[in-house]
Amino acid sequence: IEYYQPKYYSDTETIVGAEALARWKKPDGEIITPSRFAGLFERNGFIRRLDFYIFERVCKFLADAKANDRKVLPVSVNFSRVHMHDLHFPQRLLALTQKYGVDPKDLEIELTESAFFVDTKNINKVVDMLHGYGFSIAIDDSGSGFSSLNMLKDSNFDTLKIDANFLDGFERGGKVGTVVTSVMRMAKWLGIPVVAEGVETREQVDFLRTLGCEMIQGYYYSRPIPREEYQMLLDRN
Ligand code: G
Ligand code: MN
Repeated sequence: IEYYQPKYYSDTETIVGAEALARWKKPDGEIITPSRFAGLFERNGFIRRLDFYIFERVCKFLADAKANDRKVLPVSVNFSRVHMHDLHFPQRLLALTQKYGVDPKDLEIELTESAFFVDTKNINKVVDMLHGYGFSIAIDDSGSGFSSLNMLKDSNFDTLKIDANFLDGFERGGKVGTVVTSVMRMAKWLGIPVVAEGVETREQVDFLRTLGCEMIQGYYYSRPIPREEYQMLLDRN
């Protein structure tokens, strides 16, 4: 099943949309996060089916919202780098949106930064095709690897996601915020909005705001929540 973690604008503190996150519900009701199964699923190839399964559930969620005259906010879905070798991947996503009658503009595809090291030529082709169909692209985990400005400037993506874990134990003016600060500066040069993930404290929110970080996602605002809960949150706003 999929959980939804809302993202907020840092200035207005209103909801931008959400990221869909895979959760495994065991028969006894226990909920398991991907850290426990992602490695295995990547090795045995099941990750492909999991990514598509989550994407399809999100399409259904958006279609239901539309059918009930609810406001539709974009949802981002994570895709493993294994899809980047498949030139039919964009077409398959498009087919799913058509099956549910949803607009690709309401879907954002999250690719991890490390995917861009696998096969840059192929991945840029896939990214361009996705854009052609109207999807937007986010680069996940930026700064965690070794984001080269060059690599990022040669690819067309719409959002940069950085992990605020870089801020762990940060003090204003200290060294810890440096990575985040430089990734933010790089994003400004490229004219690309940034989402900070893993934001847990008010201090982090304030610091990110002073850096001009547009969007914030993390436990400070909300943990990943079941779809019904996310829908209720949207209805209240
Ligand atoms: O790789 P990606 O950035 O898509 O992973 C997001 C993961 O981070 C999810 O599994 C989610 O549960 C977790 N997460 C989301 N917000 C926070 C947070 O504020 N703190 C921590 N430690 N983890 C978070
Ligand atoms: Mn992600």
